[in-house]
Amino acid sequence: MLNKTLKIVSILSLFILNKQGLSKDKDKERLAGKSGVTVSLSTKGNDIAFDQTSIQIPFAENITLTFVNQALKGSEILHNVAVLKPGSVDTFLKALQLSGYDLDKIKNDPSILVMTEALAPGASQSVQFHPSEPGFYPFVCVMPGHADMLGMKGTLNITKASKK
Ligand SMILES: [Cu+2]
Repeated sequence: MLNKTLKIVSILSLFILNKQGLSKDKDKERLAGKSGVTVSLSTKGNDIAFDQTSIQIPFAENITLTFVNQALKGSEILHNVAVLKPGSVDTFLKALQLSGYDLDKIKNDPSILVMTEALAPGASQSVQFHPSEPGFYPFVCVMPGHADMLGMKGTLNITKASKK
């Protein structure tokens, strides 16, 4: 049952991902309404990397981030994503190393705005967060070595919403 649900969520996420890939600025503006903004992020096959390292979206009070671990099923490579407060990536990565990459210990770190669970290959999760203002919000994978040694990180550039 859970597997089936995960599968459906994965398929839906892929659909959103494809749609997002084709979307132009106008679509992004449309999404900036009261319903909030959605962002899709995934990994690059079995690489320890996100598919995007720089993402620009308009500001909204509610941002929904859907993350898909695209690693091949047999690979057993776990990934997750944590969105951090602007300017906090170095402090956070140090705290992460000190925690021994322990998700339970790090999950209450003040730098984290939102974080997914550790996701198995093929799994996805949508999370919501509420940025207080436009800015450059770092995102990282907290699996051991992924962000700090292998560079699995990026930046979400939340711009002022268009007034049009
Ligand atoms: Cu990772």
